[in-house]
Amino acid sequence: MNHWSLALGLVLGVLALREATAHTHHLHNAQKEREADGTRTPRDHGHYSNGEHNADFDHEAILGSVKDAEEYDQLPAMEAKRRLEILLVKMDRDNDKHIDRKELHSWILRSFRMLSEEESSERMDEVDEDEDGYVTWAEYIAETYGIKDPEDQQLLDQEDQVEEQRLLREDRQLFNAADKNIDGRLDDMEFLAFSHPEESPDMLPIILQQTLEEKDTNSDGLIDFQEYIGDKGKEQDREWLLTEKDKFDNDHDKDGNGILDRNEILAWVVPTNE
Ligand SMILES: [Ca+2]
Ligand SMILES: [Ca+2]
Ligand SMILES: [Ca+2]
Ligand SMILES: [Ca+2]
Repeated sequence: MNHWSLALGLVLGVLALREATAHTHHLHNAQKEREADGTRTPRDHGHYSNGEHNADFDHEAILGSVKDAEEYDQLPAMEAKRRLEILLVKMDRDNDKHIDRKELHSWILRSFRMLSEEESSERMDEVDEDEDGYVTWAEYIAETYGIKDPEDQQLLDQEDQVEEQRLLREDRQLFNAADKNIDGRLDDMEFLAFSHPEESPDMLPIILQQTLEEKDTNSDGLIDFQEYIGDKGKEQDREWLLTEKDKFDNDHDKDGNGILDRNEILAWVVPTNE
């Protein structure tokens, strides 16, 4: 396989993988970019905008850095090609001059991790107001919610702020779970777990708990199809319902018993955890 077709295969692979991992970064992320269906998507935003393919996303997925991807786009063609070849050699772990699916998959996961770290550290710079290298809860809510006085959280106690209150409550749970040494502030590693809980195994219990609080209306610790689609199911047409049912049955309900248990729920909201 020559380099050109390798590179092409790589990009196609990224696109295919993107489909497979599209859900990975949706839920429970402190990025505050909620979609209509209640999920959050920091990463695959803008991959296709208005039906047009956004190549930046692919470059980020390969390079693992928004900054590097921007720099890459400025390079002369020859230099871009040279750097891509260096990357391909790195990806080719068993050195057979061929990038197989497994190698590509682990490379992209590595890139996503690096992108999360980059995002997290940029976000930390914004939030860490006094620049002491730690994020306190007060700093976080001041920057994110505009709440200047932590004692004054009743500011959010108005009825039109139900969604904000829920986000604030979830953030507080995540903050406490991420604060490993319980000193009331997050260092850079703790902040990474807080801002990207889906990538941190220790955070999975809290993600599960929050998913159940949101979806498990009969509180049996399981999610059935009605709970899975939630209230929004009422406004949708039959075709939408069939698509969701198909996803539920074939993607999420692995043992086919018609209901999602703990492991099936986690595999759904954090697919890379499978
Ligand atoms: Ca600070
Ligand atoms: Ca801490
Ligand atoms: Ca239930
Ligand atoms: Ca099941």
